[in-house]
Amino acid sequence: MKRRIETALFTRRDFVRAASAGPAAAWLAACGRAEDAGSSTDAEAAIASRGERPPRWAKDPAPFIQRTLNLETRLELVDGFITPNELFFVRNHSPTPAIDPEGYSLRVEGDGAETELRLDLSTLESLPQHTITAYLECAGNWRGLYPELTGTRASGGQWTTGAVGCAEWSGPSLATVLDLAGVRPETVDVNLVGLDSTGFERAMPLAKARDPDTIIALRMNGEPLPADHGFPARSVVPGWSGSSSIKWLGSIQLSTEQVWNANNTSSYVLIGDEWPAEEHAPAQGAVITELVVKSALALPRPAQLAPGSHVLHGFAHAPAGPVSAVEWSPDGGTTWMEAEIVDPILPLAWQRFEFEWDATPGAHTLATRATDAAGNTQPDEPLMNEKGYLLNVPLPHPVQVE
Ligand SMILES: Nc1nc2c(c(=O)[nH]1)N[C@H]1C(S)=C(S)[C@@H](COP(=O)(O)O)O[C@H]1N2
Ligand SMILES: [Mo]
Repeated sequence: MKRRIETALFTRRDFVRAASAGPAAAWLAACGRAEDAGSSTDAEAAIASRGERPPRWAKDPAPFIQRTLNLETRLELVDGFITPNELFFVRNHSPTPAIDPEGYSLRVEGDGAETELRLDLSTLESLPQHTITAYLECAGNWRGLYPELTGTRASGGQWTTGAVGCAEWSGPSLATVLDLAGVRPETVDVNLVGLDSTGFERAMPLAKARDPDTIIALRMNGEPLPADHGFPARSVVPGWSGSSSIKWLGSIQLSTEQVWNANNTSSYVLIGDEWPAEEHAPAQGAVITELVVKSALALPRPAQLAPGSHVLHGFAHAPAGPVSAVEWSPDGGTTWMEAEIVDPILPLAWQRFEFEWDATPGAHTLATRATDAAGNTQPDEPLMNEKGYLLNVPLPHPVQVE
């Protein structure tokens, strides 16, 4: 009997059903299959009618836009610089596993390791702790706006603007743990593997793994990592696609060869005419590492406002941050004005910006555009790719004033 699909919300009846049908079957039965449906399935309705929540998240899903396996943050609920844990988006490829901290250990292994290690939680806690304030964004954030902005639909979760958040993370640097095992000079890649049922994994080159800001986070915003965000330990790889930040970290594999798996050959890969597969084999296109500069308003989509003056805010982020300028447009991108970037301005974090808008009755389209210190800005033309990653044109935001 597998424990990993049992969450705090899993009832005994569900658990018995899961145990008899197998975890994957029970999961599908409980949750339905339509990845992007966003609406309740019969199974979900049945669970709801028993006064229970679907057993997919440990956190309260109420404030989120629910997307089958995922919870999307409503940016308008995020007022401060930090996304509170309760509001932080969840991107799960399988249910949140219930991990017993007593039995937990993190393995360091692979042909690039001098010695194999198993580190328990108290050992990880006893190592020097490094704290970063970093934003985390899914490479597919904004994908649901792809049809509106490009005229084509892209496959994958149809997020709007809420697959991003910013938190204070602390834990040992990954480099500290690598050095405990000893890194053989031939090591090329470090692959990180999760303890969830899909064993979600992602590799990075040794240099990125050795960056002191690449950490094994044990805490998020001053609390132990919440279950949905990877308790008891996850990687945080600032500036890189959220898929590199492996939750429920179970294994660190040092490899003397480049590591290829689904998450850098077909997923998190830019697929399209501009990236011929032959040139990128075994990947089907260009492998995504760093994110791109973006900004979004913290308003519902579409927004409704009363006529008069409003101080609007939003969040801007760049992978090699911070963002140094944010402009806003009252007319869908025809004219631009400078928005104010509000302190604190931290290199790995997102930046909160605000501006005052005098709203007149009628239908309006606002837009924002961020630029980082190196001059990278949001482009006018979208980066067309099959899976709709890294969309970052200045986002038109419909606002009805009445
Ligand atoms: N083990 C594991 N780690 C994972 C995932 C997962 O499904 N399993 N999803 C990844 C993806 S695609 C993203 S965007 C981030 C989301 O982190 P969050 O759920 O804490 O917001 O976790 C990453 N780490
Ligand atoms: Mo993601």
